[in-house]
Amino acid sequence: MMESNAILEQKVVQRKIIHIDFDAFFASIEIRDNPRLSGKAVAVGGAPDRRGVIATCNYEARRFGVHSAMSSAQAMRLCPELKIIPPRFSVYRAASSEAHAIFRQYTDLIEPLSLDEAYLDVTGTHLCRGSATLIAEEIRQKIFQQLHVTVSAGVATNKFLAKIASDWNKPNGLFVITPEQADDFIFDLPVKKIHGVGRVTAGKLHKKGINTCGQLRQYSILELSRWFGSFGERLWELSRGRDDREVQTSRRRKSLSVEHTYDKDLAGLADITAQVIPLLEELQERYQRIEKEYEVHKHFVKVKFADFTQTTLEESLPTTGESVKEHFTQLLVRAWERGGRPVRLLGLGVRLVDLREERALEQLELFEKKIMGLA
Ligand code: DCP
Ligand code: CA
Ligand code: CA
Repeated sequence: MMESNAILEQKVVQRKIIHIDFDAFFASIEIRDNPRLSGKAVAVGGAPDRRGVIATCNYEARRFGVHSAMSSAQAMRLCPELKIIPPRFSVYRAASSEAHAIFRQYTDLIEPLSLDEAYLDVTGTHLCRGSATLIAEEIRQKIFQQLHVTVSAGVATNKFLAKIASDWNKPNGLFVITPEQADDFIFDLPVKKIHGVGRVTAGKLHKKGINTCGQLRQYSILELSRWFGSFGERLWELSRGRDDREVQTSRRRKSLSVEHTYDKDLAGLADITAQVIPLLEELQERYQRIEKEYEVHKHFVKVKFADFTQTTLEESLPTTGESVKEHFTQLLVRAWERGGRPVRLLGLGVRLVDLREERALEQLELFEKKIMGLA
């Protein structure tokens, strides 16, 4: 009962979300580290004569029509004086983590979207009198003072609006959408500003005479679902400024375990090994739910004796053809032998490798190769 009330209350509280995005990220960092580039049209990317691609460019270069993902050769044709600098990912990674250290002075609820972008939930923060606007301004100042590059920030009551807001006054800008302004703001918002509305969807909408979120609101959820499937429902919500997605922190799982405290102490080895199968079944059931995202790299066990002393033991996966069950059994026996007394609790667990993180790293490497024209 208590719990469901708490959940209800949480829903009523209006969130304060900040979205932060570095301006011309890779290019700004390169210009910072080489002041001779400042004032010039600068891009980061691969060499034009090696089929390289532009990763990004500064605002000076954008005036010539240069943009991300364009071939470097094309960029040079548009802007012959363009300076193309090869990327230095480790420097961008370091800048990103310095910015995160500043974010953490205000909240632990941080969701990185990429190296240069993050959502912050500052609903529970009392710093700056709890004003998300003041917090965003302070963060922008601190980043400029410490990193010598600029970021833009958006402040709103949800992720959808905060992200649009950070783009509104770019570069080096802040834009706040207060709860009172939100409705009018969205009413006039072009549909193509909605994340997920690409050229195809925008084209379909325009054909029906729908250009703004206000116009989108004239259609029922059923009509929109018929046209766009499940995204139609999402469009119906977003055109009303509704978005209840939580800021998801990147703190990912490192292990998974199950344990059981027994009504009657387990007297000896036979009693203990008899528990391996039920514990393992439960562990495997829970692992199945996340196995797409994680891989097991170690097994561990926990034994708590009747006198409340406890011991744990962990080991890499067996390479000797031992089954998972045999390995856990063997670990339990060895852990138990350390005390050799009756047991009140047993636990089995696995240490995990985060496949999502691994894939993100692989992607970054592929990205790097693409820019350099190597892939
Ligand atoms: N990036 C890339 N290739 C792309 C898009 C982006 O390598 N096709 C890299 C370079 C960018 C960084 O990601 O610096 C961040 O991307 P953004 O889309 O946020 O663009 P910028 O930060 O460069 O510019 P701004 O946010 O000011 O528009
Ligand atoms: Ca950016
Ligand atoms: Ca970005």
